Amino acid sequence: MKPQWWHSLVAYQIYPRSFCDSNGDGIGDIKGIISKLDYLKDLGIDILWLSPVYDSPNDDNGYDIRNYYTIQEEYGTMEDMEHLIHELNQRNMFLIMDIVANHTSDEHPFFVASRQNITNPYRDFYIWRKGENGNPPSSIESVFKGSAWEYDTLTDEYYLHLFSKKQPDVNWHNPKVREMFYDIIRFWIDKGVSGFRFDVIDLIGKDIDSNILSNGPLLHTYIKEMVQTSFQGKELFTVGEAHGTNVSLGSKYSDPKENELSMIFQFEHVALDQNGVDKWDLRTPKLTEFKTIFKRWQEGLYGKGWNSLFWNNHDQPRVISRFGDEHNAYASGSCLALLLYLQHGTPFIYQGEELGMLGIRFDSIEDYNDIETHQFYSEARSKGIDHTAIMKSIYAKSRDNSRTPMQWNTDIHAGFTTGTPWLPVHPNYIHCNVASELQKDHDGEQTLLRFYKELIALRKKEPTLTYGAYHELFPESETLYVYFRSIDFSIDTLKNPKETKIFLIICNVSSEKTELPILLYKTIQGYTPKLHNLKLHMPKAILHSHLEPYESMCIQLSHNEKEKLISLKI
Ligand code: TEU
Ligand code: CA
Repeated sequence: MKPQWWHSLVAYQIYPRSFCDSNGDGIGDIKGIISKLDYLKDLGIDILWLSPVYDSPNDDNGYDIRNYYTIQEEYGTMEDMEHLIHELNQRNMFLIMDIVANHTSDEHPFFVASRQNITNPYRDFYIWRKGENGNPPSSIESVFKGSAWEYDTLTDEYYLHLFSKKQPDVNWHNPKVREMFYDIIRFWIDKGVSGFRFDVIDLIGKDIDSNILSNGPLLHTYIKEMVQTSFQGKELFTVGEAHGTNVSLGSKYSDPKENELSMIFQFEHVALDQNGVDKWDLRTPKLTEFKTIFKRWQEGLYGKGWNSLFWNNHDQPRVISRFGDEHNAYASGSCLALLLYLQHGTPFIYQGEELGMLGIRFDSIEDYNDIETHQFYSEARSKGIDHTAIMKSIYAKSRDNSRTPMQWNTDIHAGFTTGTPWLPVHPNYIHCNVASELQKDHDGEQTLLRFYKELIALRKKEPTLTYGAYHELFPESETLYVYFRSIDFSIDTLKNPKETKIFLIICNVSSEKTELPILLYKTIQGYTPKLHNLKLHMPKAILHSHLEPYESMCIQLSHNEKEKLISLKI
């Protein structure tokens, strides 16, 4: 794999509304972000992804964009943005912006024009169809529940909105629409950003009349055209959000030869706690299901494309509450981080994850902000489902779980704001916050923040952790997650002997003490791990053949141990 400037870097997602409020209006802002750049640099972060900060009526908290060329007032000004980019440059950090190419706000001037009459030059910027005998044109549903078609009395036609009705879908088959997005991309490249995260990119090639939403026939043609027309030959860092995808598409998107994107976000592993297609329908996943998915992606993209690695984002519930153990937050949080972020790909850490922030439970539906949560609640109520049952799903899956304010210190509202926060702070901020983690670290106690720093530093120091192939061991175990990374010289172009190391990752992904297979124990006995989440309470070298709940480590072995490890595979 030809090295790229971003291959060994680590990304961090900021949800600006919830990160840091600089002026006491209860809403996070750009100045607030700037004030925390040293914190992020110290954590080891290189690339910042900002969820949208453009002008928006905020029906979907900024994913409904009215104007890409101005900054939402509550977040600051274009000067603040320029200042942020400057401050990032000073620290050798990079910014990527969110591009929501599937839709705009219904208050975008082009949609306002599009609605006026059917001969309007902007009519075909959006997707309008006639109804069928007073019914919507088809039965397509919005991701946020209900019909994806909204009737508009002005012209007696329906427009498509795969998300909220204030997010009309644009028509990518219209070259003028594509040009509109290419202009936006050029504008932001000229401002100095280093790349983009493309919202629901798999939907832009949709063919609505054939009921094809994801992966439409022209999707990759459009992505290639976008890259060629708007990237100006620059090597950008780009990631496309693709819910409906698979390994072979993932490899196509991210294969450098295809000239499309650096990587995509795939969602198979975070869909494991849902039954079928409905995210609110809960189930409990098994460890082997995660392993099967990760292995498929790790092996499928190796030497061809590139993976993204994430547990959290602004749509996903907090990982410790979801797949770990809230009562053992440090150990389970560090275990989950270790098992994923030492795989092949680019880690994306979501704000607060490095503190072990947990999911939220509000008593009343009124306390929730997220539009998806509200629409699910009303729909479920109208079907007669009782409040308690609905709230169970909301506690597990609401997007507000990850949107409560970042926890900075023990001041009121966790130091996020001096005013009233737009969404309440998680009550656990008293012990779970940046200042307390730093203090504990200073006092020699183990903290998740320290663990994330060590994990990131190790990853960045060792090329094997960037380029090495993934070899899974003991795939059938429901408690142990074991794999090793080593460079496969037949596939990889790296030929530096310094890089011939092997890293073995062993995680007990369970709340029970677990015995190691004897041959594995014999291989690692006496080694001192490079990274070990319970090291403060254990002897330095490995002297026990069992692991404590969620105990996890990364061990560096010499290259000639590879055969031994491979023999453990059987
Ligand atoms: O998300 C795409 C998407 O499909 C999500 O709505 C996802 O299925 C759901 O949130 C899971 O709970 C992107 C953005 O990340 C999301 O915040 C936006 O609401 C959505 O697109 C529309 O722009
Ligand atoms: Ca503010």
